[in-house]
Amino acid sequence: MRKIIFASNNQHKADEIKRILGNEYEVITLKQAGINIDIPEPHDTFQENALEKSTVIFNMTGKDCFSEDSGLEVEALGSAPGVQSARYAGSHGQDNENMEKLLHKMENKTNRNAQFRTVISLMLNGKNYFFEGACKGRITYEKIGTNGFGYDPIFIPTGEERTFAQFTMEEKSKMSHRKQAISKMAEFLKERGLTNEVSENK
Ligand code: ITT
Repeated sequence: MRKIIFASNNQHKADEIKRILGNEYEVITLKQAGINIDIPEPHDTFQENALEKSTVIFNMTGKDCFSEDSGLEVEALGSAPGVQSARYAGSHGQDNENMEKLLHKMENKTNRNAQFRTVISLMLNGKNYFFEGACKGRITYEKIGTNGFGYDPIFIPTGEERTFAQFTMEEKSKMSHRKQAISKMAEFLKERGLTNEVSENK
């Protein structure tokens, strides 16, 4: 199985990505690679933050890797929380507090349009390639469902009546922003015949 490092500390992302990639790749998390660092995400765009993460890990390991920067953009809030999604309520990764803050800000808003976006930065032989994905939907008035992570309980994808937190991981992995971007990356690797280089460079 071909191995590639995923430059992320978010296990939920890794689980979804493993589900999307299937058996073709063995995704190695930072934890599995024995790397214990918080990679800074100081920039204003998903692209720059994703590039920062993959560059840090490539410089540390010299190995092929990819990272992912993602977030929720809400139309009525001027695309917030965007790159701040993981730390919207203050400290990093407090999903409940983040959702409470967002629902509070949306209390009087009738425009509930939102989208999840992701940008992947793939570092292959020291060269960067970006892959993007987006999933449009709407923000609920309350949290519904317990699956998934992040803002899943308050996001209903377009054409659906359930939140992502009511989807199984398999269902979410067929239509999410992450699915789109990861599929593009997998296609790129396949088309270029570069998959073996990834596997040899472990
Ligand atoms: P790494 O940087 O280590 O990969 P992170 O959680 O810090 O992990 P980001 O900076 O990219 O990742 O923040 C992404 C945040 O956006 C994430 O913590 C969620 O709050 C939100 N998010 C992204 N994708 C999501 C999804 O599929 N479902 C729900 N929320 C999501």
